[in-house]
Amino acid sequence: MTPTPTAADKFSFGLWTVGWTGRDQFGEAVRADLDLVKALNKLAELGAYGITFHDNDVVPFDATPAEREAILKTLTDTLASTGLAVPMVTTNLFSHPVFKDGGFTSNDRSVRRFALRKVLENLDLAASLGAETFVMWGGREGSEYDGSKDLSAAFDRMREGIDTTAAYIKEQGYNLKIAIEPKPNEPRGDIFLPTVGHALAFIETLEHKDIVGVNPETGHEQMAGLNYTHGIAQALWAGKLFHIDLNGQRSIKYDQDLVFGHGDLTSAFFTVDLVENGFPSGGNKYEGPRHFDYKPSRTDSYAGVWESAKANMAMYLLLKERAQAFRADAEVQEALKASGIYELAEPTLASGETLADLKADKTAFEDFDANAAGERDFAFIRLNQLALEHLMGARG
Ligand code: GLT
Ligand code: MN
Ligand code: MN
Repeated sequence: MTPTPTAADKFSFGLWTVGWTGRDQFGEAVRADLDLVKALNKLAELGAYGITFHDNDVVPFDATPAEREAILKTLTDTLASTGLAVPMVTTNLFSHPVFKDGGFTSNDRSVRRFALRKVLENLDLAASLGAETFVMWGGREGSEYDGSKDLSAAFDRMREGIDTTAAYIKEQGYNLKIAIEPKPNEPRGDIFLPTVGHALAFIETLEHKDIVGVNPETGHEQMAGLNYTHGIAQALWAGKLFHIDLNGQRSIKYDQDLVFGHGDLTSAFFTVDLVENGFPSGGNKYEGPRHFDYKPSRTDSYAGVWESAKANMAMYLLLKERAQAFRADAEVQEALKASGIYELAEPTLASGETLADLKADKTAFEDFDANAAGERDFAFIRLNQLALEHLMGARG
């Protein structure tokens, strides 16, 4: 049986996901434009609790102020009638030709000033809708040719753009945090801040780093051959996991944006295990929305689009059931102990132990039997087999 999602599950969808009409580099749109009201009604009916969007997913780039007002009235009316929340808003700094060399890091200063103004306008909208997270995906911030950028200046401008945005949030008293979304490449040949690790290191250089974190996307880390669960784990540990973009990716290639779990299913299991159950010995826990950022394949019609929206939530809930059963299984608990999982939480030095104490402890070195310790069986294969048996529904 597939569990039915409810608002309590905190599932949210980008409007650009179900609204993607299938236009790609090689082909035309395969689906008609999706009406905003219809999208919201359908997502609410399927059990989502929230929607997210770029400014231009809702208000066209060239809309007049009157048109903008009318569209935003439709949006707020439909949010009220459906009960949907807007937990996150983001800005499109990548579609219009003006952003072809980026927004915050375009070589053209007038473009950078325009990008900054576009972001500030959108922050006002985000705050007015009660959003708590402001995602910044710098898809066009990057290059194809290493000689086309002064890279040091580019990082300065990126820092300037994000710090200025953060300063505005504080000045206005908005309840918003910025979440940088890393991606290694596509649409640029190389994108700045390509991975969670790059973004975390960059954030430490910011004046307003207290309100800046990350929004890692499953497929983006996997495009770089990296482990998504490790990425969100490090962000959590650093207190910087402000938002997540869940989807699926099958190996190192172009950004597939598949349904969550339709890529690397084992990795998806451990992602859900971490998000739902937390670290085995405690630590920071992610409490934000379970946000899907995927693209319904262009082979499918609108019936398939709604099936794919349901599939994301079903995959998550099924994995949640299995991850909970995994942790609750007495055999698994024993296996976790045998593998030393809980031992890792014990500090290597005893409390109050000095370096001199450590050097004086002969059992730690002179008398330590490294050969015997080298023979320990960590039994990680057995532990992983138990996880996979739970994942496959073979155990309770
Ligand atoms: C774009 C990208 C996504 C980002 C969105 C936020 S836009 O579709 O592929 O990964 O999350 O700007
Ligand atoms: Mn994303
Ligand atoms: Mn993606």
